[in-house]
Amino acid sequence: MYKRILLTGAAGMLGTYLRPHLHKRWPLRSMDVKPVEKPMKGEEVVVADVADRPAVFKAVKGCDAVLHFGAISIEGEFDQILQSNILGTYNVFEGARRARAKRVIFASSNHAIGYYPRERKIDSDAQPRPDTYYGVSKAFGEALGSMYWSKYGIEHASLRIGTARPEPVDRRGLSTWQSFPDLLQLICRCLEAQRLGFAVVYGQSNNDRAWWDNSKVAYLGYKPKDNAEKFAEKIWAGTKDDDPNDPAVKFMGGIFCTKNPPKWQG
Ligand code: 15L
Repeated sequence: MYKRILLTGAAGMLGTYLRPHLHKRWPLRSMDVKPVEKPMKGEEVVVADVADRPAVFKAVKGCDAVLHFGAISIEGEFDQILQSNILGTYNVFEGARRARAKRVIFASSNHAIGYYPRERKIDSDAQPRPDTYYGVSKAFGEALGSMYWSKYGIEHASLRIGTARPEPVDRRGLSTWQSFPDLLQLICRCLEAQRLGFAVVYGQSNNDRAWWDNSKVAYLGYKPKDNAEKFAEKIWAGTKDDDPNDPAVKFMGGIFCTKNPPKWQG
């Protein structure tokens, strides 16, 4: 179905998990600013920064789908976020248009909607309420994807990924967790679905305590198999009582909603 797929952020935690699984299905071109470890047979590797426009345009050439995961993945100084996440995302979408790619799957984040209170249930139509410059950059990517779909017909999914890790690490993660196999399934559904159009999808497992509703994008056929609840006892015992007035507890984005979110050090 695809000649070749470009994966940006290929040397990151998620990219490293995804590479072998994706490459089994489609020829892969893996790009990262860091060297990509142990390239597989037939996998093409590009070492380049997403902020480097000519390099990105070159990397997308010959690819008919793009998985854009290359970015600063937490809060940073505005100028750092501007380069990697805002200009970088523009470069990827514009490169995809020039290369006539059919689909772009964008790793957005729950931090695009981080300031929704946890008692709300929100769906794909929820407007951005970013909790950081990082979250703002993800809202920007979603808006850009919407524009490239409406104007140029490039199909696009923005994955508002929750907490994609091997296991949830705190109480919030019981709601936000997405297992790696579920993330892979979601990406494959977005690439394989007959119709993608413009989809905003929450990257979450089938968690009992979920805050996010994917019913408006049920046509993608994403059926997560994992559930964070299996970790609930361990997490509950291992973490202390949460203060309900703390913004890190009140809002969906957790610690990113405080004045001191974890910061990228470069
Ligand atoms: C994200 O978007 C971050 O990239 C990741 O480091 C986690 O903090 C995650 O969200 C989360 O909200 O748990």
